[in-house]
Amino acid sequence: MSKVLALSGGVGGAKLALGLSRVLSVGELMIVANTGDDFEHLGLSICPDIDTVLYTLSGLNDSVRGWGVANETWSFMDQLKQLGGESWFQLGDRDLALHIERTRLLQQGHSLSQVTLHVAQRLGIAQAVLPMSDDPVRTTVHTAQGDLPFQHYFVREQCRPVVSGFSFAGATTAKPLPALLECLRSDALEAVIICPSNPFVSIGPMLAIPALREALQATTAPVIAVSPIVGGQALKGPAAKMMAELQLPVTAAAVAEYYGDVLDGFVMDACDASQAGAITAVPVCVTQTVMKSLADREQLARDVLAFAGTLA
Ligand code: FO1
Repeated sequence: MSKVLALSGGVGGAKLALGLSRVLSVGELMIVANTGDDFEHLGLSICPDIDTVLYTLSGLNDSVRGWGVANETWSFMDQLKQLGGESWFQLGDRDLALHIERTRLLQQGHSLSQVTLHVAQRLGIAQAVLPMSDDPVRTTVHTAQGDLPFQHYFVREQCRPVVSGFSFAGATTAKPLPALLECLRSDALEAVIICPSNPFVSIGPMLAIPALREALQATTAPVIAVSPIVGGQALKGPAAKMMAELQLPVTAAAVAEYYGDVLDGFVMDACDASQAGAITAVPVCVTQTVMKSLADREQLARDVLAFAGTLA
């Protein structure tokens, strides 16, 4: 049974998940990815956050672009554009193989968790990588330009529309993955780590599943979030822009407030140390959270696990 459960969105979350995978033994870590960003595109089942975790743990990821596979080629997209097809969402030639194979296996009746474990194994990943649920949950972003499916907001509209809220279709009826609930209920679990991912659209869809939120509140293991906001900015993605548009202070402290009673501890960057006193609900760990190198990912993983040890 896993000792550590990591909840992850895309890039930032996957970086810490990689760090954790390198400081924990095989079998000690379960990584659960957001599926609120998933969508069906060109007839294919696309799961961006699962794939970012899979590509990061297997070392195939494009670390500059932040998504997809390194050394990618784009012949498929070039040809699709020539034919006048939908080209706003880029699917690289190598990446395409994963979407095609996943879609085929899902159509054969396999669940998303079975397919994800299978792909992880084929990519040589020893850790358990799982979706938060086998049931579809789809994020809608409410904006000044109307309601937008997540990828339309994020990729097609480049996060430009002003955000007023979010909804997560399917969340109230979605069942958390049984393995995830089992992990949260296990006495062996020593820490739940909410990775430095977007609180609203990466972790928000998980918290919108009632049984998952309840299990996070009920687990005896400390639940610790790492702030994705550092020095008033998101290191990647629209979290800071969203906070400003939702009239929230763009601070690490506001992230802790958003997670509320789910949390038992909060990790923030040393450059935000002056805000630590503003968080009174849970203990705070102040450390270097910016992960530029592999050593940074491993060090943050060690720091978060040591902090969890103090809360147990
Ligand atoms: N992000 C983009 O900004 N543009 C793209 O064309 C794009 C394609 C894409 C294809 C497969 C995949 O797994 C991810 C992809 N992403 C793309 C990233 C993704 O849309 C977002 O980073 C996540 O949904 C946010 O975590």
